[in-house]
Amino acid sequence: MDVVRVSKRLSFVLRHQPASIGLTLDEAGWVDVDRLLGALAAHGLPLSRQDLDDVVAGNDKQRFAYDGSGTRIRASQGHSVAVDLGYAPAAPPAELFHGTVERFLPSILAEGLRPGRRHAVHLSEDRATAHTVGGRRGKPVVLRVDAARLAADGAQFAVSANGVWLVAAVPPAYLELT
Ligand code: HQG
Repeated sequence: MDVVRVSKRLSFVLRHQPASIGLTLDEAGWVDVDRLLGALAAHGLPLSRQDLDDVVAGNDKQRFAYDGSGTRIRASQGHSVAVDLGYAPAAPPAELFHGTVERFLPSILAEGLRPGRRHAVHLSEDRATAHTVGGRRGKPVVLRVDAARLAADGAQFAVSANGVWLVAAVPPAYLELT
């Protein structure tokens, strides 16, 4: 099994296009594991439950999570389909980081960070992770977010099951180039 390939396919299905293999997610993003395995097999990706367990457990960013009983699975963040993941509001660390690339800076510094097609802006607790996130698109640039002040000014933060900080938007006044 090619774990990275399976993980990418799962991200696509569980975050963006469940209908591509005939699935719908519930309102919190969960899908029944047996139905997922059946649908993947019917669309050219036969996996055992053990294979899926290995992808969930071994995923470098812990992108997927089972529910308590292990009968359902979802992506922990990154959706473009409408789901309410139900994460409780949480107080963020004083500063958070966002990795991007230089070509986006004029727009980001003018209008702030926007979620684009995802539900929330994704922020990292450490600079190294933000650097990696930015590096997906080219030479990374890391922005520091004054999360303490943004929270004090009323923004609601949440942290996903896999440690990604989520917020609706970050206005430019809370951003600083590092
Ligand atoms: C940029 C991956 C112009 C933003 C990663 C980013 C992450 C703006 C891109 C997760 C902007 C959106 C999310 C503005 C933001 N003007 N550009 N106003 N505001 N941008 O992929 O944060 O591997 O939706 O800087 O590791 O890059 O998929 O967000 O470059 O955790 O699990 O618009 O995706 O995780 O891109 O990445 P994305 P992201 P996975």
